[in-house]
Amino acid sequence: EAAAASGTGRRARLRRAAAHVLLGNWTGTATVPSRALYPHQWSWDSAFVSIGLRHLSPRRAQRELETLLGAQWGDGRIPHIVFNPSVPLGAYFPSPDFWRSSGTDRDTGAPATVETSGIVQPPVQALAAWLVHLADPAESRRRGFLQRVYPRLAAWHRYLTASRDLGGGGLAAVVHPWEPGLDNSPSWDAALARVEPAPRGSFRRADLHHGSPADRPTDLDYARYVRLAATYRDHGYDDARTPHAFAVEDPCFNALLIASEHALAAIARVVGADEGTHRRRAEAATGALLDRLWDPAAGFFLPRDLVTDERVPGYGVSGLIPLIVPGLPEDVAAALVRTARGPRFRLGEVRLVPSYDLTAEEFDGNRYWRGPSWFNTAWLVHRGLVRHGESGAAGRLRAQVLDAAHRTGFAEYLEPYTGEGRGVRRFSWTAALALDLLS
Ligand code: 9YW
Repeated sequence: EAAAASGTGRRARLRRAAAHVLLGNWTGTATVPSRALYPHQWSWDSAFVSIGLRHLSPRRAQRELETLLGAQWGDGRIPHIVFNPSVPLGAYFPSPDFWRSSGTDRDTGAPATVETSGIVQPPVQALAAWLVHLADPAESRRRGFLQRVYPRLAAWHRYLTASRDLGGGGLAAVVHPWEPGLDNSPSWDAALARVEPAPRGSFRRADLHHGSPADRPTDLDYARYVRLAATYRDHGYDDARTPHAFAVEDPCFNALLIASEHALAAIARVVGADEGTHRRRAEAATGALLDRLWDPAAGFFLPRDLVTDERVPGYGVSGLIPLIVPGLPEDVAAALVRTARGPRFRLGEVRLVPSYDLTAEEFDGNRYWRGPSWFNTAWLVHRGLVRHGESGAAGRLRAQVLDAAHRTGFAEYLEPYTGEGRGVRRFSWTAALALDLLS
């Protein structure tokens, strides 16, 4: 009884601490990922944040998503960053003067009154909107939440399935390593190596003021990120016109698109729109995911490089995320769970699930997406394990997330073997997703 009581006390303390982080990172209309490192609104961060925030204030969680959707472009894209005009330009690179979203005339319909980036991030938003609705359906109905967000979310998915199907095979491509949200993953090394770096000295990184260079992407990575973004910008962010030096179909990005398409079907049913269209799209994309990204010999989902039209070898955490896809064949799910438990990810043994194959030469337990454990991917893997009835493994992962969040003061990421926090602390999605798993 005493142990149970202290468990309850610990949970209450963790809940209070997580709420404190989210309240501290709230700007009045949205949540910043980190006051220090990322002082604007990020797209998939906001989606994850709203999933936690719904347990504190369903209304604020709705607001979070509405603010993001308010910056949507006319062509349907949801930008990866919505800039806060009161933050000095030098606080984050690349700043609005680099992206120039509002200033130029173009057909993409970038908003005139708010500055944004021109690239996107993984489509978690419809899934988040549905989960936010479920937290308090009465409040959601009262505010007409789903009614208002449905057309925007549907336009977002139309953009991804039409303008971003660069391979023509029914999946959405990412055109910059920032788009899958896994910036410097070894999975992008070969594709990125073909990109001519921007000249040294043509940009100034702001991220190094807040983190150790050993934990961050390198200068050479950044020089290539800058080149890709500038090329896209200089072609008016037009997907058909831009010569894409980097174009990849990523398993995590597409798994989230499918899960979100199912969520959109559920939303459509509530608002009286056509549910069937969304279900059919989700099923077609699931078929394409299996055809194009499943590698039976590897027992894993691999990204497809559209420049070479070949699958990218290697085991990144992105390849585990299709576990969240409804209707995934059971033998495929079983193979993924085996790989997660095996020496490459050591699920349940190391602290959270690492972002890259522990046995690979490229693995680096400190450097951002080249090995460290992240809370958003752990939350997604947890969701996938629950879906496939792996309740033991899911329970252990949940306990690890809560323990690590608490111990590190809501770190951005962890060294997978020691569990030491890396990057910034008081990171929003760490707090939000811990809160979700507590509830
Ligand atoms: C960047 C905000 C973002 C995350 C990404 C992460 C990093 C770098 O930070 O991106 O400058 O956008 O890789 O997943 O959304 O937390």
